[in-house]
Amino acid sequence: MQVIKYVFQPHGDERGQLVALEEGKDIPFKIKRVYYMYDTAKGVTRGYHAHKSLEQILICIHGSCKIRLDNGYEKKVVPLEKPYEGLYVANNMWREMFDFSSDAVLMVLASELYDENDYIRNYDEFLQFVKENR
Ligand code: T46
Repeated sequence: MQVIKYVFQPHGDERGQLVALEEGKDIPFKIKRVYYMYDTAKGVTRGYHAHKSLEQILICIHGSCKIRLDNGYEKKVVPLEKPYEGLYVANNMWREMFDFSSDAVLMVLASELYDENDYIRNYDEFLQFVKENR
């Protein structure tokens, strides 16, 4: 399984760091939505779904967390620990987010507006979707 983790260019000087993300340049899709999660309770795992068409980039802009990616054949755990790293998550990837530090802020850049119909929340349906869309 290929994991695509972007390392964004920080513009640092004596004042600190700044990261700018532009669609088409740093982000490979049009950004239609941004959301973020914080105050995640200890021991919580979020996600447990895939998407039919949504593409996303996950950036842990503060603290740390881990992402489990599953393409239906193989699973990989990717730590997100730096505010200048972005994990690309394709539509057809089962995802679980866990091991959030208490100060974690996980920001997500998404290619589509929120649409519950785009979610695949049943693991067997996900495996079927992967088979049909190889
Ligand atoms: C994903 C992972 C990484 C909205 O109203 N609008 C939104 O844009 C989103 C993302 C969520 N919501 C509502 C729907 C639920 O009532 O917020 C609540 C929590 O959403 P959900 O349980 O889907 O959150 P996660 O953390 O399990 O998954 C989220 C995204 O939904 C999902 O697309 O890939 O983060």
